Amino acid sequence: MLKALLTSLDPAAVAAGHDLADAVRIDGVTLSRSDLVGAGTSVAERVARARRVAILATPTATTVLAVTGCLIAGVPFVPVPADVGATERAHLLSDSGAQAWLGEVPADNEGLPHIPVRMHARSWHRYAEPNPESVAMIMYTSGTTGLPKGVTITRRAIAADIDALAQAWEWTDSDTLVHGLPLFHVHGLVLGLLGSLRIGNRFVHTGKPTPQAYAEAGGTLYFGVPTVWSRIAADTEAARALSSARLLVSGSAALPSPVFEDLVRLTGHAPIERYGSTETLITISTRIDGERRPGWVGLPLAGVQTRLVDETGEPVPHDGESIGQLQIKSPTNFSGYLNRPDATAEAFDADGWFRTGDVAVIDAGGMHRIVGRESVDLIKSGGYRIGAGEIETVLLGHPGVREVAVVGVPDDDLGQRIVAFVVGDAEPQQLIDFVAEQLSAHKRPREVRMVDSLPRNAMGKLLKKQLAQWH
Ligand code: MLC
Ligand code: AMP
Repeated sequence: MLKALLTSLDPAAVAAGHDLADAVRIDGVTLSRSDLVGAGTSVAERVARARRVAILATPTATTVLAVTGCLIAGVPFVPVPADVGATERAHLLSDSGAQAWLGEVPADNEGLPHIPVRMHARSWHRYAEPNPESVAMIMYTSGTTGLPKGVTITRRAIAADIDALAQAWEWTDSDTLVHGLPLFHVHGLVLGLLGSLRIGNRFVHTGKPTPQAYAEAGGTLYFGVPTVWSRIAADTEAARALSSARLLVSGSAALPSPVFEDLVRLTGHAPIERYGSTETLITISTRIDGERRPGWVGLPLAGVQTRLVDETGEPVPHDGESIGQLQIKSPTNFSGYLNRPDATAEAFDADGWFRTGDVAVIDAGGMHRIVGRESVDLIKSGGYRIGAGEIETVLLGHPGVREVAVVGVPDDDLGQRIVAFVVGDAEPQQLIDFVAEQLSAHKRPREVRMVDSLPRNAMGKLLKKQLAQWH
């Protein structure tokens, strides 16, 4: 028998006095556990008959209650990026079949009805715990080409992931978890918010994840992407303020070793690094009671199996040096891409191993190092996963663009920065704004270079590695 997914929001326990006055603090609003149960159940009553809803996932109490209500009612939701543009929004809605906006509505609601979240409404109806195999959410993520795919994530996968992380990090209800990450990806939403509601710890969302906001939050457990940590490491005073924390955790992209070392020096804490993806949730992490080695992401979590294979599928030795394609079998794995049986079939091998698309090294002790991505067309910028193809398609829709190639180039702040090489006669800033309006602001190129031609091989294929080097 599994525990309820949102364990700390058990209505009977909350009614019996297991309340917490400041369970969630976000956007100037404080919600107690009983607010979350009462207002969340009221949301559940309003969405209960929907098949699927969209939530514009701004970092607000409205989003927290919308998500809570859907999970109480067992209605799958689609977290929509807060900065979503027109093309991406239309795709997310039509592909997911969302029937309504729950909570906030974007300026263009795409003609969908609106179900409001009423902050002060309360319901004490008791819902049965939904089936653990049912879909909790459909989270969209970029591939190398085409529009983002909907990743179906079950309640069981989420519960298994949070419990495994709690074990690795000794994460308990006496923690105060702080982050300022978006609530439309695994890191901020599944780990940060749902993790807190399952474990029962206090959760503080800082708004923009600035060094100052982190320093002032007074947490014990901090989550950040490497860009956040490198900005903190560059702000001595803010970094020193984190010395009172228990654990600093980095993930979503590679934490540069110099940032790791700076954090050790300034905060007294060696950060925990962990690895995951939208499809697998978090699967590998250094442990509170184990070695924290700069540049390495740790050991598989409880229940997770990993392996390395070469191009022909043959095993690659775990010798700390040999590089192979990383595959994962895990109770936290997704149950498929929505409407894309072709892509789902391609993502798994016949024995159910998920092909992560990452290349890695494993040492004899089972420690993992992520070397990079197999494809140059998947970019990680500020911890966001962005498909070059998606940006190229949008840019080709601009009248001033004849040819385009998008690449990720190394960037001290963002890890990789999106650069578009364009043949045509458009203004670079116009093209940047065009992408921000069509996709999401975080997918905009940071730089557009107008060029006379793009490097191609004899077959006419773009030489992207060469382009990144040109830069
Ligand atoms: C500038 N802006 C524009 C613009 N030019 N907006 C629209 N159009 C234009 N042309 C503005 C934005 O509105 C915003 O305004 C400002 O620029 C900065 O936006 P940004 O680009 O997002 O900021 P940046 O400083 O680059 O953000 C860094 C960051 C962010 C670290 C805060 O990248 C971030 O939140 N990353 C987290 C990603 C994440 O959570 N990934 C997890 C994936 S899950 P304003 O007003 O806002 O300043 C995963 C699994 C796992 O990977 O393992 O965890
Ligand atoms: P996303 O689907 O946005 O969750 O992105 C998942 C990808 O982020 C992974 O496939 C990796 O390429 C990358 N990633 C996540 N965590 C780490 C990490 N700690 N080190 C290196 N890459 C990471």
